[in-house]
Amino acid sequence: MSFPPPPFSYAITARCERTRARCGCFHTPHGPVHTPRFMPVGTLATVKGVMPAQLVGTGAEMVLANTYHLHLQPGEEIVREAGGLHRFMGWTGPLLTDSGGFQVFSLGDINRIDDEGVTFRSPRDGRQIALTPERSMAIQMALGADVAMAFDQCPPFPASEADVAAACRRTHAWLERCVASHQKSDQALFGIVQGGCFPRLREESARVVAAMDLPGIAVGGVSVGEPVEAMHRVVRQMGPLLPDPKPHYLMGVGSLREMALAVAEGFDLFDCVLPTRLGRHGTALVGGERWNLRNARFRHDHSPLDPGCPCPACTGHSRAYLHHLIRAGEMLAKTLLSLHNITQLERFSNAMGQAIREGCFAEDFAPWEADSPA
Ligand code: PRF
Ligand code: ZN
Repeated sequence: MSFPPPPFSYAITARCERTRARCGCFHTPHGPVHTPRFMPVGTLATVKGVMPAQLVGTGAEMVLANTYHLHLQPGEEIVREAGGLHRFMGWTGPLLTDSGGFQVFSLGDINRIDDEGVTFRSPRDGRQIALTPERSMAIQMALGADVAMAFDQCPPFPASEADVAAACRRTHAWLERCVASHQKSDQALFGIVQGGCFPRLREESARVVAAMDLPGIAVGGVSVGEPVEAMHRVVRQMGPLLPDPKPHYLMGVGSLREMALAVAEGFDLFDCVLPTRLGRHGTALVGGERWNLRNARFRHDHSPLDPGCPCPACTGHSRAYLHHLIRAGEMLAKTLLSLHNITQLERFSNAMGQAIREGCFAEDFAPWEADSPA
C-alpha cells in the first residue's frame, strides 16, 4: 500500500475465464465505481426529472455531465463559484464530464474546424464560441468532475477512410495538448480512441492512446449510425488492444445487448441517454423489451410494472397508474419511468458483475462464447 493513497486506481477483483470480462472497482476522490457499470447521463448537471437522492436508489454510482452544454449554460464560472459540479448539482458520488468533442460535432452549428480546434455558433444566442483542447481542459477543470474526457473529433457515419484518418491524426494531436494542459491532481483524464469502422485506423488509434498511459481509456466513434454488426466488429477488435489494468469506457453505448457484448470484450463503463429519454416519452424497459405505457392495454392493468424491480415505480405504483400519469401529462410519470429504466441498467450491471465473480458470465451473458473452447 502506498501512502497517501493515489486519488485514482483500478482494482480488478474477478475475471471470466472464457471471455475478457472482468469486474473491479475504480476508486475516485468521490467514492468507488464498481464495474461493469452503466452511468446515467446528466447533461446539464441534472439527470432530467430525477433528484440525486432518488438516483442513489437506482444503483447508479457515476453520473455523466457535458462540457459543451454547461459551458453554454450556465457557464463554468458559475459552477466553479458554487464549489464545483458536485456541490452545484448536489451529487456527492463520482462524476465524469464529456469533453464537448462529440457534442460540438453532433449538435453544433460548426463554422470552422482546423488543427487548432472548433468554432461554432451558440444555439442559445448565436455568439461565436471556440473550443480547443486547452479550452475544454480549462472548462472541465473548472467544473471539477472526478473524470475529464479528452477533446476528440468524432467523425460522422459514413465517412471516407481519408476523412476518418484525418480525424484520428487530429484527435491524437489534441490528446497531447489535453495532457499538456490538464493540471488537476484530483481529476483523472481519460483518452479516447477513434478510427470509425476502419480496423487499421482503430488499431493505430488504440496504440497511440494507450501509449499516453492515462488512468483510463475510452472508445468513441461508435453508435453514431453505423450498422450494429459494424459496432460489434469495432468492440471485438478493441478488447485485446486496450491496456488491461485501466478502466475501459465504451462511449454512448447502453443497451443491454451491446453492454453484454462489450463486457465480454473487456469493457467496464457505459453511458447512454436512452433510458432517461425513453422514460420521459413514456417507455419502460421491461424484461429486455420496450413497453409504451401510453398503450390502452395498460388502462385496467393494476399489477406492478415489473414485479421483480425494486424501483419506486414498480414497488409503489401500478401499470394503470403509470398509464394514467402519462396520458394526463403528469411530470411524475417521467420521473418514475426514468428511475425505473436507470434501475434496469444498474441491475443488469450488477448481474453481470455477479456472474463474472461466480464464473457463469459466459453461459448467462455471452452464450456465443460459452460453447467454444476457452
Ligand atoms: N467522443 C466523445 N464523446 C462521445 C463519443 C465520442 O466519440 C460518443 C460516440 N458514441 C458518445 N459520446 N467525446
Ligand atoms: Zn422498476
